Amino acid sequence: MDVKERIVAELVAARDRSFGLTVGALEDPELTSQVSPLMSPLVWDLAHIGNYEEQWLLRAAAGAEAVRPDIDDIYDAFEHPRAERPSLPLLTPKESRAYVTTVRDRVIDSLEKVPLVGALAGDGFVYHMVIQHEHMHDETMLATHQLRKGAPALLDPPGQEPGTGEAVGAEVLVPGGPFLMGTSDDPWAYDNERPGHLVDVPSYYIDTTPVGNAAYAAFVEAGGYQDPRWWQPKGWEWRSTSGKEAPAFWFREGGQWMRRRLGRVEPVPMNEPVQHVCWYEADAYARWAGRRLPTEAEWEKAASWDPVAGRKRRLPWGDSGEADAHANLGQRRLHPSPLGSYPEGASAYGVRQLVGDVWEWTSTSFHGYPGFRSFPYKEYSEVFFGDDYKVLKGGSWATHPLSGRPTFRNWDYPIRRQIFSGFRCARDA
Ligand code: AVJ
Ligand code: FE
Repeated sequence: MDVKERIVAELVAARDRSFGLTVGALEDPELTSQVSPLMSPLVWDLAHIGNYEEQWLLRAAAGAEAVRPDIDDIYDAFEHPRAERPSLPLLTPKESRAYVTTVRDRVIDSLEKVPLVGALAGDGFVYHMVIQHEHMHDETMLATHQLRKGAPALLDPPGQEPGTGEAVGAEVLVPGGPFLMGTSDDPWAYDNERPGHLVDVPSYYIDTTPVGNAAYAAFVEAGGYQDPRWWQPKGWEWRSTSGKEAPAFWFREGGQWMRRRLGRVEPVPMNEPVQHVCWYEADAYARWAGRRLPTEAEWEKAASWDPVAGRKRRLPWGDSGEADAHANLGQRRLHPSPLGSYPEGASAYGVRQLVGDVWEWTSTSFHGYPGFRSFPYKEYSEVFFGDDYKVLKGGSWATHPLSGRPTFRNWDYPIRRQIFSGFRCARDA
């Protein structure tokens, strides 16, 4: 498949996914209502996906005439915070669907004529950016699905859980020394992953799997949420004012931990990675366990450096290979896979489940790498740089494989936990 054929195939797949989460899944009133001030109405996400595509693939890349310049403001994420979006004059679900389809048809028509050269379209960059953008909003829409009340709208696909292979030790030593962080040549990479640069990391130990629900429940039951010793001052403030005493969506019933998941109630599976914890909870757990969160550099080295070959791998298990066999990505399951799954997906150091399952909080705040240059617009990442946001790595079960690469950087506030977030621990060697 050449680059353009790949682009068309990925555009089509992303749209199937978006429609499956919106028009195909829920009735109109649910699409236009807001389930939480943290989230947009689903119909906003859908038309925003189309508006972003119109701006970047039609107007910028193809130099084509605008379709609906009058709605740019409504779908500008910076003009209107999520809490305000339900009160905007949004397109209806039907209009949104027609709009994104019109934009898409014109993009496909124009693609033949757009040469994949130059800063924006070179190697397909702007197309890759827009495809990943749609999938990121699809993951955001899944978080909205998770927050909504009512009967399940999404079906758990039938099928086996992946094998866990041989048991794996709890942690591995990653010897010190420089590794290549980020990338300068990945045609799917965003500006914040660039440029590739050497980082020297002292020796450390890192967990071979994310922290599981059983271990996290032990922290809860040991009174971890009642003891300020484990919490950073700001974390303790969050703990006290929020009144939270367990991960989001957990509750006790008949002496058992239960969870709400996409409209279902089920016992918390003790062998799955914990998810829906905020950075403060992850940080407190790690301190209680006598450990700490990994830095972003430690996480990425464990995930991508091949110490024998002395080079970086594009993915934990190698430079390519079907993600399906190596990781729980792409909404194929609607939950994380058991601890130790996907032995074939282990990194060179023998660390598992680095990509997929749950986003992993790191101790690192979101800043630009040395030599960072914003591209193609400041609002993708640069405006978020600073100490307010923490970096998450690796993607979740809801993240598309196209963004499930070790260099990819996600970020959020340390109090957020409606995202599919978990963590693993590390310690100094
Ligand atoms: C990279 C997931 C933090 O959803 O806010 C979507 C991605 N940027 N539209 C977000 C994004 C513009 C972004 N995150
Ligand atoms: Fe967006």
